Amino acid sequence: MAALRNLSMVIGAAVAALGSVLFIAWNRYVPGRRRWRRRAGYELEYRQQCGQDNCLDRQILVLGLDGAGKSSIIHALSTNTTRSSSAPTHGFNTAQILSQGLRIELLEVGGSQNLRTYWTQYLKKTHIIVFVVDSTDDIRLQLARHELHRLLEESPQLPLMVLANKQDCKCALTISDISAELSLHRIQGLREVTLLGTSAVYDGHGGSTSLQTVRSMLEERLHKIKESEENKSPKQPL
Ligand SMILES: Nc1nc2c(ncn2[C@@H]2O[C@H](COP(=O)(O)OP(=O)(O)O)[C@@H](O)[C@H]2O)c(=O)[nH]1
Ligand SMILES: [Mg+2]
Repeated sequence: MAALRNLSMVIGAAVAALGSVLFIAWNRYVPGRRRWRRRAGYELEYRQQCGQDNCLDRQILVLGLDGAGKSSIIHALSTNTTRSSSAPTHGFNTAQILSQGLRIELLEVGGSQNLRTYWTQYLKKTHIIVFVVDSTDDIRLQLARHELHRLLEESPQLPLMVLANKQDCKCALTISDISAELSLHRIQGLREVTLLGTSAVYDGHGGSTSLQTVRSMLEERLHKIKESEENKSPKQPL
């Protein structure tokens, strides 16, 4: 009888231990679970920042050839952390950030040849274009220039921020080389253009603009757009 009791205690302890291990592993490694926890954090932040009045929706379109670093940059902008690798984007990728009454969607449309034809379809709803270039890929810079100028022809007014990414690499072209390769002089003066060197896997030393600075600049620009919209259509008194 005592032996049976001991055996059931041992089995009970083993089941409890196994249950704890499975619970910890589920929390830590199941991707959906991680997403759910991140979402819960986002919803709390949304309630704190937007309260009862909904935040205004703003969109930043993040484009560039495949492999330039768009997903890595979106990840860094939305989480303030960098990651060492990322899987290629098949189609679209989005992340949201909140900024004093604005809910900003960062929308990446993939940069492979078949997806580039869809880029222009997203211009109507967007407020800023971020164009990401791989500063080490000198062979495809000509193609990047062609795609950038083709895109800009369809959106004469949108502000443009060009990110010369992968500045952490020794073989990266300089910012002035990138500016020349992309013929940015052709659009300077016609619209607001900013060109910054970045690294999405590095903490911002060595000539790159930290992605936190990029985020602040984008937020500031979107707040200015909001202000000018409000000035154009002032609220009617009740
Ligand atoms: N060295 C370096 N690698 C980067 C940087 N940004 C992205 N990568 C790498 O470049 C590859 C493509 O990045 P990804 O963000 O998927 O590019 P996307 O196709 O434009 O979305 C991945 O292996 C990234 O880890 C960077 O700033 N420096
Ligand atoms: Mg991607």
